[in-house]
Amino acid sequence: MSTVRDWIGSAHHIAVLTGAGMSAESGVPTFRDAQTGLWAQFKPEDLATEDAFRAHPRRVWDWYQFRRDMIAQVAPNAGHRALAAFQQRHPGLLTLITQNVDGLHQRAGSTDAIALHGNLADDRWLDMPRDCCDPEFVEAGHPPHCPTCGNLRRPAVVWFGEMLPLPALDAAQKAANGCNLMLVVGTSGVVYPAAGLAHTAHRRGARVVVINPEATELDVVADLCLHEPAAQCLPTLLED
Ligand code: BJW
Repeated sequence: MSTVRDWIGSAHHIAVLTGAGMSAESGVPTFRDAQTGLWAQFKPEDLATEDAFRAHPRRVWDWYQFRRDMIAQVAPNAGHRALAAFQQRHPGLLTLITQNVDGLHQRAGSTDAIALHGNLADDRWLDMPRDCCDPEFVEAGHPPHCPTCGNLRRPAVVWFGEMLPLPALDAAQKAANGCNLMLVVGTSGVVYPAAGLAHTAHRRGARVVVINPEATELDVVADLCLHEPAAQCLPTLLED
């Protein structure tokens, strides 16, 4: 811990890549946790695709609605708050890149978090919108849709097989290339291109620190692994 604090103290640019474990202590289940109740029979990987949405729009919409309702009831944890406070104390020193769609970094006060996989709070059209498709006038439903042509609203998140938003990916790659320290927090490191950012930082000579109670796919590029929960570890690591 003290070694990493020294690295933070002397870093000229820090990139932080977060994943679902960042929000675990807020009460948000991680992506690869077993699903509970109604959703136990489905694997998240089988719901978070365009094919799944086209085949079962109601099921996938309702899964997202369930998650939206759950996230509305939780709050950012001490780890989210420590990152936001550090950014405010040291403007420009830390770039926050998140795979999370829960908006908790933003709610903690991180104003410029790079959201690689979109945001659960937003919707967009499934198919290219026509003149009749007006988000102000959707017909309620599971999912809501255009009353004229039937185009469906879908969550504005990045599903498997979809491109990440290019401005976000560009900004994240720039941070990975330019940092000399990367903290990789609460991600299994199995999903690309996000996980590739840690490889990039490592290749470019940056120190990489993995913060995760479990082993991850990214431990191979880590200079140090802190096997601790994020909300416990980050406040100590980031205090002045
Ligand atoms: C704690 C903790 C505590 C618990 N504290 N830690 C290269 C190689 C192989 C495959 C590919 C590749 N490049 C691309 C692919 C394909 C694919 C992919 O990566 N597949 C892999 C699964 C093999 N990637 C894609 O499809 C991406 N798109 C793409 O590449 O497009 C290319 C393209 C080109 C041209 C045309 C079109 C396309 C898109 C990926 C999108 C991922 N989307 C999701 C869903 C978002 C919406 C939603 O939430 O529903 O994003 S999938 C899901 O995984 C979600 C997450 O952001 C992402 C990462 O998961 P994460 O955050 O790591 O969570 P978990 O659950 O896996 O891990 C949690 C961790 O927390 C664990 O390690 C715990 O131990 C830990 N933990 N408590 C700290 N308290």
